[in-house]
Amino acid sequence: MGKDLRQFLQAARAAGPEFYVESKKPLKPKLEPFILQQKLLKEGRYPVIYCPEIEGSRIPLVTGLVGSYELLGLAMGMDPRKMDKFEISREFTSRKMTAGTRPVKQIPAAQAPVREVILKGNDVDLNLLPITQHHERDSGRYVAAGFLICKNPDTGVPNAGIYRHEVKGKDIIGCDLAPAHNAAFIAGRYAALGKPMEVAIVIGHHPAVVLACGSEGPVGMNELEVAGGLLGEQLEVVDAETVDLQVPARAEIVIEGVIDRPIDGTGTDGPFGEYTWYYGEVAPCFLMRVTAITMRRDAIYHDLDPAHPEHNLAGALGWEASAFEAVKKVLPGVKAVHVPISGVSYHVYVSIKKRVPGEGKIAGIAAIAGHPRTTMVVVVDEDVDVFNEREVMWAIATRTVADRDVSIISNTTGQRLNPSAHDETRLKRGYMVSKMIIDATMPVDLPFSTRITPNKELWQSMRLEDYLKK
Ligand SMILES: Cc1cc2nc3c(=O)[nH]c(=O)nc-3n(C[C@H](O)[C@H](O)[C@H](O)COP(=O)(O)O)c2cc1C
Ligand SMILES: [Mn+2]
Repeated sequence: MGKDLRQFLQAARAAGPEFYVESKKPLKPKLEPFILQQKLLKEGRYPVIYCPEIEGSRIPLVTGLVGSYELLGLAMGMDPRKMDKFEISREFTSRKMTAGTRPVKQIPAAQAPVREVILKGNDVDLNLLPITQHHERDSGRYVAAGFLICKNPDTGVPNAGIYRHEVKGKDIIGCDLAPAHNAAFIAGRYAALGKPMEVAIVIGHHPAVVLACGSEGPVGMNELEVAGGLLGEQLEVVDAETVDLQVPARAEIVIEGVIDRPIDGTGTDGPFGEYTWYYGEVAPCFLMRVTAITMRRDAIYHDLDPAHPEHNLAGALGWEASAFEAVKKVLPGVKAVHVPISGVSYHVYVSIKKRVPGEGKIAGIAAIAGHPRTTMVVVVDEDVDVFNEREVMWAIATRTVADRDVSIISNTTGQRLNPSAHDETRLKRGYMVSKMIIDATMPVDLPFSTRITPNKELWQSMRLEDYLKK
């Protein structure tokens, strides 16, 4: 019971130096932790990085929590040594669905670690936290791995999502709630009702909770209940101090506050280095007036490098789950869905057991519906491992006839941060992209060449160590 960030850090540390490293020197909050993270990435290493000392704050920082599939598996409580991407993805999908969700468990404030320190009124000061600048051309310092909780005013159902938050002053912080996301829809409802929106930004929890908040779903999906499903236990919550919301009791830090106004041009954020590995441009954002900061006495600050694979990995399992469910509705024989890092969340690989001609394209259409930011879907047969990019490219090379199997849907909604997204004139930047389906499945109604696979009996009986000289 009571899974939290600390419990995960212990597990990562116990798994060894591939999974967990510590900085032995103090670091400046401007850029330095992420230079370390990028240097490790260049060496093909993606450990959790614990930084005990960040200049200007007494709070330690941790980054890289979900920098690899192995860490995602660890977050799901699986054995990191026997990691199979397909298994992790399947496990996440089944735990995220309604059948896996768990209601939250309310505990009294006196038992909630996140309420050990309470700062209100004049004591509120965001500068107490080691909030970093991640990239050279970023407009400033951003909370990058926090999730924001609000409540739908019509239904009372909580919503939680990860959004970037730029520090604007000691008690003012930006909230980049993209228009297509549920939090922005909820903000619109408050604006329509003429009411301020109470919110809480949560920083630092078990990564399964963070993954739940990064995962997409309809308005009405309660991410705190999804978090319980992924954790395998009810998420403990406590009443917030100054707003009418429940917040995770075992979080490290909570920033409570109010969004008083709709987006009216008063606030902007950006440029900010993003998951596309490009800078995103200046954009309008909401502004939040901070009413309280509550935290653990020995709080740890969770950060993330937005231009590192960990950003997309924080969303990947959720996108795979949404696309999988959408394809499954029309094609019960769907085997696996992968949203690869190389496609910065815009590419989806789907494997299916094809029954009749044309199903490859149907699977592609469904995957786009399930994961709307997609710009390319590749659909392959079930013998192709979608988690192995070389196999996917091989299927395209050997099973695709371009003018028969490639379909393009022009001028559909994509992601604002996609550097190729344009407006209707195609002359200015906007939300529009074109989507491509590559059906790389074999025809079912024609003979096709036979794939070479090793002889099964010999594969099982011949062990490398028995044959190769040491
Ligand atoms: C690390 C990370 C950072 C993100 N940053 C933003 C952001 O700045 N703005 C945004 O609208 N979505 C951002 N997202 C995506 C949302 O968290 C995600 O789409 C979520 O499902 C939105 O939830 P909602 O529809 O309930 O609002 C981010 C996701 C991750 C994993
Ligand atoms: Mn939501």
